[in-house]
Amino acid sequence: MALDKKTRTQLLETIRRYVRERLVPREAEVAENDAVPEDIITEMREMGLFGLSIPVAYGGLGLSVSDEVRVVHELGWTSPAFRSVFGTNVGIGSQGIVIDGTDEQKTHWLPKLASGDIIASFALTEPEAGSDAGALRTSARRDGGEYVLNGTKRYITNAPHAGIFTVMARTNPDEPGARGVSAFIVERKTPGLSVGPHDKKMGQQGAHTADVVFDDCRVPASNLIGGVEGRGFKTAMKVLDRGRLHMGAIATGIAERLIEECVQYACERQQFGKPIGEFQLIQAMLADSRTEAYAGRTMVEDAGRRFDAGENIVTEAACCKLYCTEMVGRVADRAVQIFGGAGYMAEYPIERFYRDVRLLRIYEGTSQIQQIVIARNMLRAAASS
Ligand code: COS
Repeated sequence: MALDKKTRTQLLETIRRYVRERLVPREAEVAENDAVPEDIITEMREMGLFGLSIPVAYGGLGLSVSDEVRVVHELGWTSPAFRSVFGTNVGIGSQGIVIDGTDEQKTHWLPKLASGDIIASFALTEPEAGSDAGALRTSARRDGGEYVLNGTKRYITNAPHAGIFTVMARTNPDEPGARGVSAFIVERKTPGLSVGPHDKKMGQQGAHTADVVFDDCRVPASNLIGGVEGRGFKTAMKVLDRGRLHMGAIATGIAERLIEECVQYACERQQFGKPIGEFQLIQAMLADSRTEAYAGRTMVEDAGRRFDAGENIVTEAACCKLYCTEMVGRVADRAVQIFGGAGYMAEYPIERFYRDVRLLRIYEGTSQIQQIVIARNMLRAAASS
């Protein structure tokens, strides 16, 4: 549902204020403790952030993709660990059910995800299947009214906090590729499911990932997403298309934050008797960052509008993910350069963002996977014209 202009402005202003007044002051604490404080999580629930993308009929805010990317852009202005608290409920954890779930699955799970009562994780990646997601090995063997899952999922965001997992597993052992894969909703408490200790990472402290292991884990057949076998890979790809726009919006939000930090520093920091912002080599870096952030934001908003208009945006989503996440990497690198020695020190937020944004070029499909998706679609379009 697209918001009217007034409601959208109010929502964006509320979020902008919340980010600046409540989240930014607690960034260092989150990084230090490797945890988002409970009072913040409660506030996020109360604000409805867990249900941004879940339809109103199931208790969410039901934002259109155009509105979602604007909201996410605002949320990008602070440590990505904050977004991660509800990010999987808004994105990859819930969207499989929203897009392809049966009515019963939607009615049962979406209100709990929208309220933040439970966290949903997306379990696709495996030790031997990262970029080549269609080669996943986790198996789901039908046994009467159940499926028996066996296998290991790796680097699963929010796994330590998840109440349910959207799990991609192979139901057809004779089909080694994407067509043999189905998607399931698996409850955390199911016997045979265990979650490993949370991984130690380069950045994004406060956002947690872990292995999820299935050992003869019995799942009711009614938890097969959409009730049809063999559609799980496509469900995952559709979820990731939307997720890639969301990632692009996060990247542009972080870029804006870094640019603001840089401008402020360039005005205050004096060298050779004047603020460093008066030097043209610093100005060039500021101008390049502003130009690229503007380009990124514009493309994400354009792709969001096209999505809402029902266009196929597979290529555009990949373009947004590729450009915006690479772009914020360059912006963060320039920020370290503008800050100089201070950019390398933990006392300032720049080095933390520099580490945090490195992940954006990897998860939800590496830059190289986005390039493959874009080029393949270009060549297919040419061949069919
Ligand atoms: N939407 C709907 N269907 C899609 C799709 C999309 N975006 N992308 C692919 N499909 C369909 C294809 O049309 C094909 O269907 P048919 O079998 O009916 O022809 C099927 O899915 C298989 O597609 P394809 O042949 O392109 O699969 P590949 O194994 O070649 O893999 C890539 C495609 C590399 C693009 C995919 O594996 C991928 O995105 N990998 C990255 C995974 C990822 O992002 N991991 C991050 C982990 S989640 S944080």
